[in-house]
Amino acid sequence: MDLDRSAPVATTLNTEAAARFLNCSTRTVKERARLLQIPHRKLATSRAMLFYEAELQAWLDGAELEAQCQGEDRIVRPITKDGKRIELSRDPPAPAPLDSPERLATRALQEEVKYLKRQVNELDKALTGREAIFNRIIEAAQIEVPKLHLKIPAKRLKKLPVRSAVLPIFDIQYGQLVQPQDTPLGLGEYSTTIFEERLSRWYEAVTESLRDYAASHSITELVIALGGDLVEGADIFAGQAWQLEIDPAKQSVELSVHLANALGDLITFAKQEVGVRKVMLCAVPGNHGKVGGKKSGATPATMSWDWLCIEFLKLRLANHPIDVFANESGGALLFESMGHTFLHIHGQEIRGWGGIPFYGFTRFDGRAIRMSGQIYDYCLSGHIHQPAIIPNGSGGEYIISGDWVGGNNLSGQIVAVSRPQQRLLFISEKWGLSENVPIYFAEATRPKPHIYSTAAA
Ligand SMILES: [Mn+2]
Repeated sequence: MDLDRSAPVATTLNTEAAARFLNCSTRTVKERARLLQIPHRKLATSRAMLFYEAELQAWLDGAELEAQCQGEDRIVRPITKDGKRIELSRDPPAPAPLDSPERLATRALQEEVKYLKRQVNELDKALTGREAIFNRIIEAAQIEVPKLHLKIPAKRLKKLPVRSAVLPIFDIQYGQLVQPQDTPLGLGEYSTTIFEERLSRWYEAVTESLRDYAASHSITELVIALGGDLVEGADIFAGQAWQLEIDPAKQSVELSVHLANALGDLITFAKQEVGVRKVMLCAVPGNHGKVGGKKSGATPATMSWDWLCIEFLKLRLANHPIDVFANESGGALLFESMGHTFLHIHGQEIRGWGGIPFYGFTRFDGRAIRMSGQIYDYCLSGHIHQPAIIPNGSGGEYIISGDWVGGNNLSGQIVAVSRPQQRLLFISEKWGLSENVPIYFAEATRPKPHIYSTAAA
């Protein structure tokens, strides 16, 4: 095989150098050579290949290729249009005619400027072209995002997360009689009979939720927080008497019977069906049950129908397994659940402005912390009949309970007709208040107000 060794040889390149010259990979060079698609020389006896720079350049410039093979030996080279082989010469290129170095430098710089301008234009086009943007978006979308490796436990967790159930009961106002004709648009109605219906609905909802929740949690504690205005009283505001169904003494006795029945059953249920280990009952009086009302001035705090009602309740629940029973006549108490401290008040000391109690809570907060010397996590209150959970700015919350009454003759003044409701809270050591289950006494669909019309007349 004639490898043309006698021919005058210009710059020779090995595979790596050829790849560099062509700006491609050595793999591509080797593959193209195997397919006789690139000018080169190869002997059967060697894996190495030889390339001529001049031939590669001629091929790049569009010259046809001519291949000669004999067994594994091969020569592939470019030929000119008229079938001639490329002249490979050792001779240095003829020197360029002399020119002034200054002019040459200027021309070189002009060439460079022209080249750079062209580059800038092309890059501009590439960057601003709509297609280019789409392409970049598509490219970005194709970037592989590493998959999250989620641990899937082979078996279900045997150890269930531990929770405490806190059950606030606020603003029953037992004994209040609300008649539709006294409420705006006839939207409110309340009586001892309606309370009894709501209490059985409440019991059903609470036990159902406790049972559901116990399927995935270990509920170890039940805290019943009685928050005042449980009885309506008689003389907290002028003319209160006309909207009473029964007098405050009867209110206290009757309500203690209803609550003892419901809470007694609930404690039994919590112990037997849910597996609750500890039970605590905390109570503070409200403002409605104050004997003699505001005008009576300074009277002992125990001069309260609320306080008396809870004392009756305590006697009636005496045979139930209640670990802690607190009836704080002073109107505020602190309790702890799952390591979190709760301030438990009725809420009449918190003022709202235009129905918004945020500022009132903040002001109250400072005073309460100073008074108790205790930074509590949660403040449990009621009184305003508008349920809310408001962050207190340091991880805890003001938890404002709803009421049992709904719209009454005062609803015209406070604008909102509350949808009566209570709640069931679940407390976790790690998360604090982790679940809030609302217990509604009225359906989600709003009651239709009465609309006068001549159409049917
Ligand atoms: Mn109140």
